[in-house]
Amino acid sequence: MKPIAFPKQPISRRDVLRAGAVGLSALPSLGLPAATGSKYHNSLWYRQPASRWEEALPLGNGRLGAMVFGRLGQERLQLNEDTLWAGAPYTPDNPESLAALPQVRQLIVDGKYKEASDLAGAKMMAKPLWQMPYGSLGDLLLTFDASHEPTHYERRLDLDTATTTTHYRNPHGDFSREAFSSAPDQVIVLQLVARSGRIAFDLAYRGPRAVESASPDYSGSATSLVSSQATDWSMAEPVGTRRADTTMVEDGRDALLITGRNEAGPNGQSGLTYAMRIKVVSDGSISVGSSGIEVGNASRVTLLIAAATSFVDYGDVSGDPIATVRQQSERAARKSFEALKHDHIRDYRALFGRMTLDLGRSAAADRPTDARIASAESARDPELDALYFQYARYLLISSSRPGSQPANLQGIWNEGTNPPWGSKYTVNINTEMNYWPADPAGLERCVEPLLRMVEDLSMTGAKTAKAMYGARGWVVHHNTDLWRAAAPIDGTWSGLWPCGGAWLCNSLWDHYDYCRDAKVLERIYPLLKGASEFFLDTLIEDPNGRGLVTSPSLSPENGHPFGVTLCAGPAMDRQIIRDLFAHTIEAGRLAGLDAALMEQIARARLRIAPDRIGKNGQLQEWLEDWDGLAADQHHRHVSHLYAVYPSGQINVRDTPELLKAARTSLIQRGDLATGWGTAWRLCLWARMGEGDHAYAVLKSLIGPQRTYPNMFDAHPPFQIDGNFGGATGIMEMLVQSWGGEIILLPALPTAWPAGQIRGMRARGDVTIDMSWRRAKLASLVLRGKPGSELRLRYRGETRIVTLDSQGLHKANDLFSLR
Ligand code: FUC
Repeated sequence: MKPIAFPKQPISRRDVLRAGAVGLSALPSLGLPAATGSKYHNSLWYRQPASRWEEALPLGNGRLGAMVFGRLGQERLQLNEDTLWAGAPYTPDNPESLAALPQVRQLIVDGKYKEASDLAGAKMMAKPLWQMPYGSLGDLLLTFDASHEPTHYERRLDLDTATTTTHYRNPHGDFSREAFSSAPDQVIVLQLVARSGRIAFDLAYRGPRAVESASPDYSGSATSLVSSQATDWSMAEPVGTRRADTTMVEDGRDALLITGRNEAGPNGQSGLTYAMRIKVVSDGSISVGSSGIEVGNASRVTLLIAAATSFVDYGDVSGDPIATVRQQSERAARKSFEALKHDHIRDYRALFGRMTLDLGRSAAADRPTDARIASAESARDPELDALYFQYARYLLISSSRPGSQPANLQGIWNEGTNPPWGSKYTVNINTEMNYWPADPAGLERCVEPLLRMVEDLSMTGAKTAKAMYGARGWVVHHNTDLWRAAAPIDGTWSGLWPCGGAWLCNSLWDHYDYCRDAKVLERIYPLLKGASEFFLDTLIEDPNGRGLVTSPSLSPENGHPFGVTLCAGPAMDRQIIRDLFAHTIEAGRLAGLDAALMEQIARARLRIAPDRIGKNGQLQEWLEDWDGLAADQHHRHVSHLYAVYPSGQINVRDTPELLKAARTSLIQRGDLATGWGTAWRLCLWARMGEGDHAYAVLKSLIGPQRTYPNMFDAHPPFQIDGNFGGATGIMEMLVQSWGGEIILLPALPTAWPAGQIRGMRARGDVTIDMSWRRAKLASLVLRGKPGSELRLRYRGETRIVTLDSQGLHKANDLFSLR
């Protein structure tokens, strides 16, 4: 292979930081009520402990997660490690599939959709039919010997430091706890301090177990998720009996070592071991035994919690978790609590500090977070909108770091061994949505785990492509797991959809388009190429002459009038593949590679069946005009609107007819859906330039029917994608970048008349600081590659600006004509 001539990396991090220092000081003061002055700025806080899991506060370093309950009589830390999934390496491809493929396709051509679905269900699905679920590491339960109703109580998650604190006073003394999950030191740290009184507790371990969770609601919750129960200050949970394969031993005078096995998957195999080591540092007495740790008569106790599994990669489970946790916890113990905390905050802030958002402040911001969520739909509380945004950034930093697994359906936070939808990676919307905010919100480093997962999938998915379709390249259907399974699962209704890998590739292209990092291009080019090759080999000619289509496929999870989902050429597939082919061609051009193949892809792209407007004026979800006849007129997925968002194929500038049809479809679907469905609608209304409509949808997302007291998004049950999609929608109202332009305040709602952002990113490696006042642009600072030309749009006018030799442009009067 000849060397790839990638473009030079446009601008170094140091350049950006240097330019940033100039750009920030260029922002005028807005006279906004200072959101940043408040004690609780960027904090979630409560006046009572968590009674349920969805009230506990999440910590994470990308890999190690903890849910902190802040209880008095018994503190509970529910723990996760992001490789502790069920099962063992496996290959689920079904060898019978290839022979059935032509028959299934013919049945679809013949309009025998039910028969096609039955045959595909019998012959084309993965073995086993279910993928492996993500698990839990269990709980640490610290039971205190003295508990009493407090005279003062507060717990809090500070997003500026990624730290939880619990503080209370009662007749026994004045106590505080502080916890964080450190990325530099790879341990969870919990410190307990008695300012007066003494600390004494028993620490016990409750292993992974199945828990009850609300059953999935496919149309989104219609009732408030805020609990109205009275606070139980002495709440404590039983430890239960330990599983036979779990061991707990003293590991040195002041450390407890726990080991166990992962759950067996649906194929009966379990291939992982895990280890957790808890090291205690205290001025009190410490006694470690096979039932846990006893700490007595202390004024200060620090627990250093390390956890790991034997997972190395999707095909290798030969790691040594015991050696890992010993090393990590002992290394952390050589540092003081203050040093651990300092290093944690410095590391975290390098990411979190890259973007700020101020939307103004009202008196509602002084109330505890659960009360604010409870009244979010009616109260004017713009700071809650900004908090929701920053919380999503916090969650992404905490669940997706270079080297970790990508954020799954619950990020990394999962209570039981039986999570909803396996807490896996659903790639017909959910995983992609998780990463929508990453680049615009200055968190491009958090995309690394996704890129690595797609690299894995290009290997496993190549086997699936060959075995099932006899095709080159690689394919992923609607789900994957830790083991990177790529075959269709669950049943044909949702499973037999071949565009999961293609959509992931489009997300990775977007990542490149924002950062323009040559190293990213180098890594994604082979992925895009392989995904395109799969479709060159499997797209078929529509017998009615409408162009190239996928078959069999489906419009994610929406049944058509024939009572099944299976069909040929749903709109979303055509839109996704159109993008995939365009991105592959562009990547190939930049790399100077595979010219003949790129031409072939370009020719195929022109023959993909175009989008169609149906008899009700809607954008057709399917190749046939079935929309008005589909059973669920308000289906949560809005797959055919992929072209509007996240793609820009249909947009307000270039395609007015199609946009009108897309709008008709969106109105028909309605605004109320699951958490993620609501967030997607929010992004769509923002892309359509309708800020007040978008804002109304945002209010319903942040309200108590879509958001739990700990601000986790509710499908319901908890699913993290809505948090990420919601944050993206907030940004899309303020700045968009598509079609070669940066569009300023494209959908500003009347609820945010003044505000400012710093550090937001746009496509083309551009960083934006911007403020607005009385709903008008007040200042603008752009940073990027020196000399680059940027096309800006504001209220229908366009301007071209050229960044100076410092890569800077300050444009306070750029659009002063208005
Ligand atoms: C898709 C959605 C569901 C849910 C699941 C995890 O299947 O249709 O609503 O979000 O993923």
